Amino acid sequence: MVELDGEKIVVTAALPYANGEIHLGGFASTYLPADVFARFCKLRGADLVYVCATDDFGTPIMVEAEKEGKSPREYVEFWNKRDKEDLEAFEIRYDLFYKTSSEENVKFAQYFFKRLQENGFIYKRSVLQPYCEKDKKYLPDRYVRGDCPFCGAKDQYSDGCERCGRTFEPGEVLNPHCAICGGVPVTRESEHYYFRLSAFSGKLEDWLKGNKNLQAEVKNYVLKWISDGLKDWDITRDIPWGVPIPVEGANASLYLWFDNHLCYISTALKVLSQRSVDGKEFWNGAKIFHFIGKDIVYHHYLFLPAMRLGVGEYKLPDYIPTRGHLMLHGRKFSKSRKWYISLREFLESFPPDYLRYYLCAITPCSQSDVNFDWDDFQSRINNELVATIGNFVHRTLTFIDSKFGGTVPHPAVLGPEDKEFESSILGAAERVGGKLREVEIDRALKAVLDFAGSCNQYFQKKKPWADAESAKSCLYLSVNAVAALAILLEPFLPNSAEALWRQLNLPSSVHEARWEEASRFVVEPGHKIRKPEILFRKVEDGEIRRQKEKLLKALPSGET
Ligand code: B3M
Ligand code: ZN
Repeated sequence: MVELDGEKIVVTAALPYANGEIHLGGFASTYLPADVFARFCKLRGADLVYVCATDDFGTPIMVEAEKEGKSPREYVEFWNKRDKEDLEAFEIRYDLFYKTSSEENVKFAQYFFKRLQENGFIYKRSVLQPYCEKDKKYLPDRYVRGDCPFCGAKDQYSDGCERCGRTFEPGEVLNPHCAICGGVPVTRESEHYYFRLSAFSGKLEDWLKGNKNLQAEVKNYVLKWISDGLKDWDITRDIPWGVPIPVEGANASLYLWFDNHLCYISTALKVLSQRSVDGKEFWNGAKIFHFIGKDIVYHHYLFLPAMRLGVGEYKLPDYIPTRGHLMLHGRKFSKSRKWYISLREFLESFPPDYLRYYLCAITPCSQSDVNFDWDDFQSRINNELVATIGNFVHRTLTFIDSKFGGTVPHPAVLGPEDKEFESSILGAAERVGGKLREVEIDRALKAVLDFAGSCNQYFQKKKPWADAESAKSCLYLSVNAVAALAILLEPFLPNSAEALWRQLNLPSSVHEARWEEASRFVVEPGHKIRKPEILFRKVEDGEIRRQKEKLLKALPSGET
């Protein structure tokens, strides 16, 4: 496998809104795949910048902060800290987990605005906006509530209905009223800035068609949007909580979708300046990966590249790995209806690696939706993680411990089965790495599992308990297969891989290992391992029953 020695890579994960817990769906579609991939790049020796941030601005956040009697800044600080903790509990650690409201990002977004304006891609237009005369405020987006024009649900935000799930334009909501005072808004004129997205149709089309790394299924419908005609984009919001529009006399803010994706760049630049590296040069010489969920395709395949094209200083993404929604037992997650599992709740019952394992295993490299199912979770953990991977590791290490006093034996002459096993270990890093390079995380994990399965078969066939002489080669090869598994599992299960590395008594940490060492027989004859311990425990029926009972309580009566 070609190593990445020093190759520059930027990995970003879509920014969570700073107004609530990180959703398990976002975890599955975005944070986890990005983390697996970033870890893999690091093991392969890449010069990696790995960043994320909270998405701090906008009306929903202002509305929520107001409800809690906090300033927007206090409010987002809370969620920024909380999100970071939740992600870290699952071993997701960025070079920097920053925020769109950072001084750096505000300045960077203003710089982009000015450059786009100079280049003729921003113009002014007067628009009609709902305005509350009592509160003396324009009422953008979520400041207006009303009844859903489709299903009639009462008291919905003006941009979409939580009951029927449809989205609509602010003007379409029925019986509109001000979310703050309940009064009826009037309509007023306001000067807004528009980004000339339509001017980029041709260039976006060329970029999409020319970039072979983008998922074809996504590309096709984005191309369809382009051929249907792109509309210019209102980038002004009449609220104080946002990036101030850098124009004399303007007292409105930039729309949060103008500045949030720029935070990928501004945060990477900050990390790089801390490393004393020229950030722009690095960015433009790097491979750029933006991990997202499929609900923000429009923004990442159109707004983001168009803005970069309009400024012409920072290169466009090479990959935008885009994954589907996560369902829970076939239904949409809903916090309000308690059809929901939070990251914290999960940790009360299971180790973080169990969630990482399960979600990596079921989430394909496509936008297909994925189903979280407690029975499936149990069977995957028990049959794959415990009975296949854990079993091989444990029988190898306990055998060395009990029959060889913990010392790795010198191999005897290798027979044909040993040789076949040896070459399977030699090829493992490439078999798994080939998939990871393409961000095919579920397939890569399957390749690890298949490898562990073949290790078990080898061990079973060799029956080291029956023949002391051939046991030596068998255990020497097997313990090296265990070391290989530790490295191959690191991106997926960082805690378990490290625990395994310690049991093997290998130096430093598995996080510092090199991917290619998985195929290098790093455990030498005569090496002493530590006392083996069970790595993965089974998930019991009772635990699954309890989880399902919790969910059943949330179902409307009569449904199962
Ligand atoms: N905060 C939307 C979302 O969480 C938005 C992503 C921003 S990525 C630049 O789905
Ligand atoms: Zn009002």
